[in-house]
Amino acid sequence: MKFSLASLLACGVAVDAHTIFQKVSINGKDSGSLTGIRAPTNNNPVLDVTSTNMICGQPGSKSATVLNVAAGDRIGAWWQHVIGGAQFAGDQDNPIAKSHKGPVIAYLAKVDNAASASLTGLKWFKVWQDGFDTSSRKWGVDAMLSNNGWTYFDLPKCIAPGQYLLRMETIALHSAKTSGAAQFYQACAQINVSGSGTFTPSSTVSFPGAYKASDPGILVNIYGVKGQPDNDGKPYAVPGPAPIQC
Ligand SMILES: *[C@@H]1O[C@H](CO)[C@@H](O)[C@H](O)[C@H]1NC(C)=O
Ligand SMILES: [Cu+2]
Repeated sequence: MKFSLASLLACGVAVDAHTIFQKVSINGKDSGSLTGIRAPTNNNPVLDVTSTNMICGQPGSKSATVLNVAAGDRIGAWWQHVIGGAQFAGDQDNPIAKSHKGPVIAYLAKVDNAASASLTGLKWFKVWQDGFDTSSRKWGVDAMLSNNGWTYFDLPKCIAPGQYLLRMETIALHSAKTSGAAQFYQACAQINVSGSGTFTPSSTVSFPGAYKASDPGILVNIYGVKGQPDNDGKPYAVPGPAPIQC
């Protein structure tokens, strides 16, 4: 693993405490490590919102598999500290360091062939997000932590059949009060959707492009008056467009 001063400072703690999306489950059935996934091979975050690494992370593993899913299926996305799971026995920073509060987000982009599609020029729409709940003061990352790295959402029933890239993203906001210090973790799954959906997005976004370093959900101090990462109990604006409604 890369161990640089820059990543130490970016993370604000003494070890790399990052995360990688590396496995999918479909209605509870595990698809296998890196199967149908384009994931970075290291867990360093993307910090520059204008980087092409914002699409599916730093180019790393490839897979010839396209995962068959039905619209409406329950999708699990598994995040772990390093590829394969914990970095070592008793790893306190698996699936991600407890300090790394922030949202977890899912986007889709239609492609002809999910295994071979180029990542540039895709038209993305958001299908799900878990941001911040002002009453429980829990972040999307908190749900991932309590599910041992699993994030779950239902693939909307209206998604039209065909192949897509599923872009999963976690944003760690512990240092985000400084511009350029929010940490973006993303990887993509290659999926083939079946069903009778007919949804076509009326608007889409590009990566890079969808986010600005100054977005209120990216340049943000999440610490409240007591120093807790609770956004002071205020609503948090998840970056990007609203999730689609079916
Ligand atoms: C995608 O799903 C459709 C419908 O289930 C199926 O006919 C097709 O063979 C699948 N394509 C791939 C590449 O798996
Ligand atoms: Cu980190």
